[in-house]
Amino acid sequence: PPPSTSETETFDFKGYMKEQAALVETALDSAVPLARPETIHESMRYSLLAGGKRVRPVLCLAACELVGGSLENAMPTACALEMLHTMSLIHDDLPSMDNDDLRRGKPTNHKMFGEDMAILAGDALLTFAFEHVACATKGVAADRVLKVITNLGKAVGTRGLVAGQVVDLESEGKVVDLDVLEYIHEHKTAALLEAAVVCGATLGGASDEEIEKLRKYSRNIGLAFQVIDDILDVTQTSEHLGKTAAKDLASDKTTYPKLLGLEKSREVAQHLIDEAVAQLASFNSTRVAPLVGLAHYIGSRTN
Ligand code: GRG
Repeated sequence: PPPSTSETETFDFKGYMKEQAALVETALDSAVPLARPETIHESMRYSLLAGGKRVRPVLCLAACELVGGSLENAMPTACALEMLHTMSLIHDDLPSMDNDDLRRGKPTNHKMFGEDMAILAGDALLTFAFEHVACATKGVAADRVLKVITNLGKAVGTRGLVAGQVVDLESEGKVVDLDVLEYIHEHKTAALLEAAVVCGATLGGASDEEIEKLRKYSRNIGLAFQVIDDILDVTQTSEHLGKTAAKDLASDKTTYPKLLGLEKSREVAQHLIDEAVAQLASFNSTRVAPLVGLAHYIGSRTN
């Protein structure tokens, strides 16, 4: 049976998230110290420690612990995921890409450090992520660490984030259909969330069968994450401006609410969350509580 509501309701998800995110914060801080040359490390740390939600690292740690691994086994990979996510945001914000001035309520990396340093900070985070997994992972057999490195490479390269970004750039100014929209989101967003869960499980010693269930779980939450992002774009902007769908209608970006309407988009998101949680049915109900909580958190997130 699926994890019962009573068991998951007693789990303090907010507290769990806060604690795990704090552990990740400390680990990131020491993984990328302020070394020489200082400018580049300042630039890397500025974005890395800028207060993201840490969803990817927490998913990685939770998946590792779910299958019997320890936090220590997964922490370097959890940090690497946040480095990869951060570098993708730095590069996404560049004038040649989205040209954004603000990220997480603060000036973007290139606004603070210049475009040259922002490109290099992204490059440095991208390469260091792999080095860190390879050299800092403790207590995991080498073949599993290799699988993790392969999975991370796939998730950010031309079968993952980069592919999503390319198709996104090529779709600019066009109305795309649902298939293309899904392709973009599966690659830009779901791929790294999937890698987070699959890598965490791999490091914790999961069986192939467990990994496949967790892969389906993470694909569903990955897509839900993006559908909700699109919904928030509409609802938060309209709250802010006191108008309906102001930003969504004004921009030429294709979104779920634009293609399906707000109501149907909410239904799609809820269905994806339900499907994700259903994949967790065969796991120990106490141990699986964090992943159930993360799915509901993504489903009900407001930022
Ligand atoms: C990866 C090699 C490489 C190059 C970069 C620019 C690019 C290629 C890809 C863009 C990827 C991108 C911007 C995806 C959007 C991902 C997304 C959903 C971001 C928001 O994630 P949250 O909500 O953000 O987890 P916080 O701020 O909480 O971390």
